[in-house]
Amino acid sequence: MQILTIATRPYNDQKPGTSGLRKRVPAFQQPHYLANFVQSIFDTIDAAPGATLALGGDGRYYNRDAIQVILKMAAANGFGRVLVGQGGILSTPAASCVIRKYRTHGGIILSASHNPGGPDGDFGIKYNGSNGGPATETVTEAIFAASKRIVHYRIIDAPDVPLDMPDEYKMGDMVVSVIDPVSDYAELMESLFDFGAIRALLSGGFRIKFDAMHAVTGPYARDILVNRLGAPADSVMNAVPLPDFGNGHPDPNLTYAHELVDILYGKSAPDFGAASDGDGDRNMILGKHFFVTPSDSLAIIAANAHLVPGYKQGLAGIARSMPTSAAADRVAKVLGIPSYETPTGWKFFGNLMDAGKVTLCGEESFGTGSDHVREKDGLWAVLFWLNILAVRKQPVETIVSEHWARFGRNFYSRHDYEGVQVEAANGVMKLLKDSFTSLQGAQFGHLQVKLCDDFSYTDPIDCSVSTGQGIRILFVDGSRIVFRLSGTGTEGATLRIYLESFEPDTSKHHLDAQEALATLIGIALQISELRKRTGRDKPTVIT
Ligand code: G16
Repeated sequence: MQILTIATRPYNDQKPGTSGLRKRVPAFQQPHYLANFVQSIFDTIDAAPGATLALGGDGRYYNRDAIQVILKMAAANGFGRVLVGQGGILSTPAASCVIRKYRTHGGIILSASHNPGGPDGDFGIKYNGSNGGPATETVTEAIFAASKRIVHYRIIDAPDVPLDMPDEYKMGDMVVSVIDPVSDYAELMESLFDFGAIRALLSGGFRIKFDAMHAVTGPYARDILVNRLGAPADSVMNAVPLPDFGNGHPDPNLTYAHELVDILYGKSAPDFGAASDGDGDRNMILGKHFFVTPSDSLAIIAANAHLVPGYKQGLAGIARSMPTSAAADRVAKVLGIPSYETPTGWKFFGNLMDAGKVTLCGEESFGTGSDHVREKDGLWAVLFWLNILAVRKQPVETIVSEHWARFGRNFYSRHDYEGVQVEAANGVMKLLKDSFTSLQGAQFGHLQVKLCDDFSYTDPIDCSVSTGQGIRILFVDGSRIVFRLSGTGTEGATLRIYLESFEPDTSKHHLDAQEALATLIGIALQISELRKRTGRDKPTVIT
């Protein structure tokens, strides 16, 4: 095996964001760009000689090229085996499952999640540790530091290996195992959910539609929903992963998953609809003419977990990201279990799950999951809902309204301003921080500000501190406005405004969230001077 040591120079922009390094494809195609980052990972993670690595991605443009480079670099860096998904495919939750099941020294996942793909679209890369979860901030900071001092990387000179059939190949001294990307994950799902009950539901006339959005979950959904659970083949749409996601934006929300939304809000709509994103970790849940907000979905999953075999023994606790609504906290309180509030980013849940402190985690950004893996998991959430529906035999809307009647409703919405000029977005955030003193105690109609701060978090397990995680304007009645800059965009800045108010009165639960939150929306625009500073008169996406 000939190991080549290639001289290189640092790029100074390889700082991982909320979930790994995400850039436009042409950025990754710059000379040595990908190799620099991969070597920085290998230099940081300290794998023993002969260690095993998992590798796969969401099938987007540049996935296959990157896999061949990473395999050759893994061989040159002393790995003994790489488990790579057939066709280069592994959904993010499936990668986490493979890492855990085969006890690998972590894995490399190639994805820019819900961001568009194609030659001018986005690409991404991240490292997950041996617990199957995204690397902690300490590790991502160390990878970034390594990327700034890199002077060479190691790669072997070898031909590409075929990826299209499960098989084993030698690459230098290393074994490449091309594995079925679906079966380990599907078996894990069968161990958690009552497939018999779901099969009975689906054979009894209950109709579902799952939109894979031309992204990675197509093969998973076909195997699980159609082959194993007996749903008709046309229950899964856009099921073939395409490198450019069919020119779409594989983000399962009301704006970008409009094809599915039109079906669920149309005539003769199915009883249940769901979509997942580019790499299969996000989910959107719909009933007939009905949308379940991700924050409510987490709370409802928690409140009904006793109906599901894998969770009927009880939950240790529930964690949610700070901007996620407090609906799940109310359930935790009634169940008598702890709830945790972390910064945005699934990586912050890993320590809590590893320490056995939480079973369920969720985020407003269409992410829900449990300690079965260490990533959020789109199809898992779909199966959880189907299991609940199979037991309760009620429409989605009834389950949600009964939940609100019992726990109260947290009206919730997120307004995203995408592709804003970075300076304008930073100006909005600075203005808000500078206004903390004058906002404290300020009265806006019936709402009074109780507290303003920039959220910081001390991890209860490793005591690491993360600051600057979002500006919170908290009101005396429990309402709140949160401002945050996204850490996953690749163009300009994405400014997110999260709005929440609590309504115990059942007679008001039918209100539209935008209507119920109108006063808070007005306050948010006023105190941020957002329209003036960004030139935008409405959000790009409302969820
Ligand atoms: C990633 C993270 C999530 C986070 C989301 C949005 O999701 O894994 O934890 O909530 O980004 O982050 P931001 O608000 O910073 O854009 P994904 O699905 O993109 O990997």
